[in-house]
Amino acid sequence: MLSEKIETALNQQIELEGASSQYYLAMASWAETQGMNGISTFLYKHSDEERMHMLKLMKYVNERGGQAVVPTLKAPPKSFKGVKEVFDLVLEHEVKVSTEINKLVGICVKEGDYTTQNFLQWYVSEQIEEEALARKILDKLKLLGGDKGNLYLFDRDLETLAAAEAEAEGA
Ligand code: OFO
Repeated sequence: MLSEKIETALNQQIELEGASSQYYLAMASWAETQGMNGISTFLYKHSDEERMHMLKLMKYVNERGGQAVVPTLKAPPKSFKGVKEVFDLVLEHEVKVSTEINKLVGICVKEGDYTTQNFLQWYVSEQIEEEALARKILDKLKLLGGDKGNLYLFDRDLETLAAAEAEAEGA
């Protein structure tokens, strides 16, 4: 059984994961309108993953006798200055998510809820990967010259990256 405090904290995380999904969905849609299909494919996939993170939390809350709340979300931005801004924002957002996950783990330790602490380890590992991925993408973009560089190559690379990730998940 979840304590009220943990239930509330998990519901806040559900909201954040839902907001992440919407945020990346907005970026994906914007990239698609700019003709950057590889970047948009990558971001659509990233948005789906965040929705999966949200659902995983919702199921956990309900299974443990709490009630998952479907969040009301603020509309994300409609447009972005460029690809560099998009991935800077992705990294910034992932760092924020990691901070929140760490805080959540801290609350579980304080409350003595080791079951939830254990459940959250999956998110801790996931955040390491997601931050590393965002940094890798930004490094690549820098190498190709940022928004003024070879966006065609960058777009193609992200298409390959999204396909490789999808294959790894299917394996
Ligand atoms: Fe990338 O944020 Fe979910 O966990």
